[in-house]
Amino acid sequence: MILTMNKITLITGATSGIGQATARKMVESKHDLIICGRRQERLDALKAELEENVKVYTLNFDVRNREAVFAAIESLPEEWKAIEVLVNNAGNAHGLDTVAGGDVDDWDAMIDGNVKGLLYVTKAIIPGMIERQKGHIVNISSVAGKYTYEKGVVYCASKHSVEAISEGLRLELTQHGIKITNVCPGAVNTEFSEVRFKGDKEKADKVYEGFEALKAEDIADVISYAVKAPARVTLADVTIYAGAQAAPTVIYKQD
Ligand code: NDP
Ligand code: 8X3
Repeated sequence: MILTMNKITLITGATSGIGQATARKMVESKHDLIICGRRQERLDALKAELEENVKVYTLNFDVRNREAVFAAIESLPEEWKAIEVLVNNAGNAHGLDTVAGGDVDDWDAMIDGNVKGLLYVTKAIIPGMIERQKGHIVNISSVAGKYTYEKGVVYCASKHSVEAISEGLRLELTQHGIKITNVCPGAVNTEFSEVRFKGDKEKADKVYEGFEALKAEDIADVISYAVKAPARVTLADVTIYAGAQAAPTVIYKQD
């Protein structure tokens, strides 16, 4: 059966937070969606929710697993291969500790996921974009990619890498009609801190106490605008702080 497709957007890390909100937002623009993550039950639930309005395909892979990434993208049915928008969102912080005290497994998770994983997914998808001379890659970096803070050195290093990758991809791919948007959120209330603190919900909730944190939907709005902008406009780099935030670790909290 040949399906007629709308524009296709692939979102990594669509099972939670910013990725999930972005999937919901892209439905408003009638994009068909390839939603990715490791938690299949969440992918299935989101697919069931969204497919009343658009076509949805799920891909389950760990971005750190190079073979799994390339096999997953390769496995897409023919009608799903012409990906027009890639949202490289999957990622997390693991732990909050000094370099001296940090857990090397946490470093591997961050560097392998936030940096190498983003590169694997991108490498799997850009040949098609180059062939079609069309595409848009949205990389989710962070304000941690602009500044370094104590105990977050390796996470910050991973996001500084995303900054370099976005800049470099723009230099390499603009000539092929491919836009690159680098998005740097500040404090967004998602499962991010729960992952960072290894499931300690109380500690995670404290991060967002005393001020109004960003919502995942705020970031999804920016991504959606960047993707919808006319061909003459490239949103190259966008930083979004919470209203009470002036830097990653400077947040004006009320008691
Ligand atoms: P969440 O923890 O809510 O979501 C993270 C998403 O990434 C999940 O869908 C998770 O899916 C996916 N993911 C994580 N690791 C892997 C992996 N190895 N393989 C595949 N998927 C993975 O956090 P956010 O929504 O907040 O984070 C999304 C992005 O935004 C991240 O890159 C984060 O660094 C960035 N960011 C977040 C900020 C915040 O304050 N929340 C601020 C700035 C940037 P699953 O577990 O199902 O695989
Ligand atoms: C997440 C935001 O400030 O915790 O990237 O690093 S921060």
